[in-house]
Amino acid sequence: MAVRLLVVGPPGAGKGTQAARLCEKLGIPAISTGAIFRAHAAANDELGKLAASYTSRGELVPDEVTNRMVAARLDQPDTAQGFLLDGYPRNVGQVAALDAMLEARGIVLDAVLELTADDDAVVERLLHRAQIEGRPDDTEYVIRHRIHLYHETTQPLIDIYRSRGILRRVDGMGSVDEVFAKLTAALDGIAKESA
Ligand code: B4P
Repeated sequence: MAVRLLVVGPPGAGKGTQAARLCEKLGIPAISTGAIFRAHAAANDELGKLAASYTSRGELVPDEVTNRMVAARLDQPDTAQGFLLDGYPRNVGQVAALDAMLEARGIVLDAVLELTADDDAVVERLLHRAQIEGRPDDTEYVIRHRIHLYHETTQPLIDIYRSRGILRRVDGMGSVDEVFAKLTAALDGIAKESA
């Protein structure tokens, strides 16, 4: 059975970390808009240069660019068994775009996982990541801006998905294993392990 999920949460809540583990368990691809932008930036292609001009400042990449990229990704054959969207949608306009994409393909989301985390804890996590990975958007100034943008622009999505009855809230504090266990429990009855 195909399972289609979405994970939303502040920067540093563990979206990318948990998305990778969940996808491995469920045998579905993770579609991480942030990771796709970083791959293009590493390749130094046109999309990468454009995306980096926004991500390095902690700003959202323009919707038309992001929406087009996600629509093309959803048309890849590996999404037939389902997918997990990580970091998309990030604003109300992207929700409308995703709704249209799903409707055009005759599919629906099974669940939206909201990963919560304290602002101070995520700053600490991301500053730690900065020492290891050196991501240009992991400076304290940019991290705080990304958190501010999350509360202002992305958090309203939570109410939209809650009103649709598909929101499942998971506390993102604790170890990676503990959070993974909570996420797996939240998916009980929705997603079964891939064979
Ligand atoms: P993302 O790649 O989504 O970056 P992020 O919000 O920081 O989350 P990420 O998944 O990387 O981090 P995670 O919480 O897993 O976006 C980057 C940028 O791309 C955005 O700022 C924006 O500019 C652009 N963008 C992306 N999507 C877009 C969209 N839809 N529209 C427009 N623009 C878009 O992990 C963080 C750190 O915490 C890691 O180091 C991890 O090891 C650690 N960690 C995770 N879980 C932990 C735990 N339980 N305990 C301790 N540490 C933990």
